Amino acid sequence: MTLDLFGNHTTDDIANPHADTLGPGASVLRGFARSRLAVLQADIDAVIAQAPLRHWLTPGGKRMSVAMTNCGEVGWISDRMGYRYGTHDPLSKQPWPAMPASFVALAREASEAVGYRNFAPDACLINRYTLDARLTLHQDRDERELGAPIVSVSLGLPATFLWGGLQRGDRTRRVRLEPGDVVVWGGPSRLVYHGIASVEGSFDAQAVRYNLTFRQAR
Ligand code: MD6
Ligand code: FE
Repeated sequence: MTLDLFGNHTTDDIANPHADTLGPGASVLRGFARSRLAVLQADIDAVIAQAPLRHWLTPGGKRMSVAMTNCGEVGWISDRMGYRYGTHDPLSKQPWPAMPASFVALAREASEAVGYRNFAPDACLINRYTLDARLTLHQDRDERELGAPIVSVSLGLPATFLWGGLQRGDRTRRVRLEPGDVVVWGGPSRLVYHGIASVEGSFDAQAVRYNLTFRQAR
């Protein structure tokens, strides 16, 4: 058991036999959500029916290739004014849909499986990738509570995830993420640069990749 840099969460991923370690405080739980994929997908579809997927503009004015929406008390927003969390969907002016119970349970169980206690996400970002979508190398640093981990769940098509270092120019490792894989990371790895290099599938199929990321944003 090691105390992380922020002192308020512990990590013990070596104790979990199904966890691949990415770095200190960061693990891939292979297939952790596999038995729940149908329920999760139905709940994603219900959120999207209330808060449709959309392509945010970056602060520089570029349309993101990944389509996004949110559920939970706050949602991640990007536009010309910058990246931030907000309580309302800027399209509908309504509060973001509530986090489905299946999401809350998965985020809690996955974080506990690698030793993070009392993870209480208030934000869930839903990302949808078509075959041409990419997510360039970035840090997740718009959250107020950087002592809390992030839990990330993959559904649909497999993807090549890039896992870098604490500097943008650090070497990156390519990690294949399959549907049902859950990545949990925090502690000394919380600000590691990462991205999605590609999504694998054939262009004739109508398939997409979904990713859920749970955060304690405020
Ligand atoms: C994705 N994930 O897997 C993109 N960010 O589609 C992320 O950007 C991410 O997986 C923070 C923590 C975990 C993640
Ligand atoms: Fe991220």
